[in-house]
Amino acid sequence: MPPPTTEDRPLVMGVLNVTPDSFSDGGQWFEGADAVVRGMEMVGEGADIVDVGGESTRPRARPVPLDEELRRVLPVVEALAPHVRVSIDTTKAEVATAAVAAGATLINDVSATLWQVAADHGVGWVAMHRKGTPADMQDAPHYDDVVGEVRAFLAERAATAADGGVAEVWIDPGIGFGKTIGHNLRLLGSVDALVGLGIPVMVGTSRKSFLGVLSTPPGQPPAPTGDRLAASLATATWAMSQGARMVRVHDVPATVQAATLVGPPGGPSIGSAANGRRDRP
Ligand code: HH2
Repeated sequence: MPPPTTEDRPLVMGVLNVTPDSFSDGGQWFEGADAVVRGMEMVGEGADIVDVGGESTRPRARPVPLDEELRRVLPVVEALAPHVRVSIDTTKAEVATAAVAAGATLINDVSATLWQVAADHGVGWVAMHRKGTPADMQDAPHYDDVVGEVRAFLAERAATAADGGVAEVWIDPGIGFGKTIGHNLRLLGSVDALVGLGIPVMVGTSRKSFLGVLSTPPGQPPAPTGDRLAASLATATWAMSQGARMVRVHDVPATVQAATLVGPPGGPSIGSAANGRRDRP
């Protein structure tokens, strides 16, 4: 399946976690059949890509053994791939390879290490920045210059993959992966610095914990994951308006609407959805 075009609007990647413990949708579609139903629902809602994951990356998540991760994701990838572009969210080369054989055409790699698998199989690759691993990444993360460090890391990864023969490379600043709230905000404020590298940028803020904190007044408990739609949409729309060409989200219909309003990357931006309709009262 050829990559979807990004001519009309930024792409919307729908999150499908086949896990018992993901921070937002963990356990909701842990059974493969439920996951396929949810994936098809997102297709109906306008998702361009469905991102299937079998291992949570949230802080302190328990690692999943290889055979268990394969058991979780492969039937789901196989069932969805005839209907939509499927990405596999994994850090294991074996899982990426098996998922590609089952029909996935994009490797969403939060470890930014699996470019060789993408090169070997002629599929796309997302390189995400993270500091540390789920076990330790939120233990006082520190950067001298978070934007500069993330940008340099992603530029190097992308160049290595491109030199190694990966034709489709995406870069992602890894919001929430070894970052404080301040780091996340600085990275979001500098999406254009990543876009300036000339490599397609994707951003995932959907329902993340910093949005729970920032959605309520200081001193109040964070908003629960189900109450983070407005903040998720605001940050996704911000990233798209700064040139991100894909956002990874749980709430597909609202984000597709927002992406349609943002319009083509580098194009007329907000308002392009009005093309042909500007004179209507
Ligand atoms: N975030 C998560 C997982 N995978 N991949 C990319 N490229 N970018 C992200 O920001 C990103 C990602 C975390 O979200 P989620 O999958 O909903 O939760 P969990 O890791 O707990 O399964």
